[in-house]
Amino acid sequence: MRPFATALAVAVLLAAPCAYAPTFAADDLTVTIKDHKFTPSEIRIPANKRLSIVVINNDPTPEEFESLPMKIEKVIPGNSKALVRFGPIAPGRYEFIGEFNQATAKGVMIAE
Ligand SMILES: [Cu+2]
Repeated sequence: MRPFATALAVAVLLAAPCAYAPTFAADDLTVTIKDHKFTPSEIRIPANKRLSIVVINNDPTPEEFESLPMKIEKVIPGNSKALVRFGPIAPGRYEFIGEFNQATAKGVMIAE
């Protein structure tokens, strides 16, 4: 590539991550909120590791993804997604909720 084209390509590469931060990795855990329910509602996770989960909110209203025992608390606006980092978690069962819709938005993570 000519120098100008190379500089332009580098500038585009450097600028790109800023537009989409945070980035989502293919191996991130994923949970989807729809009609104020989580899918899946049971998620198996490896114990004693730093983890991240992509929470996709397909409802038009905001939801707070929350688990007090796992120290997770994150508001996800309607029709958007967020990356939530958590752990390490000791082996066991940990409930999580959508705090804004606790009657229906419930799930459990099983760390093993
Ligand atoms: Cu809360």
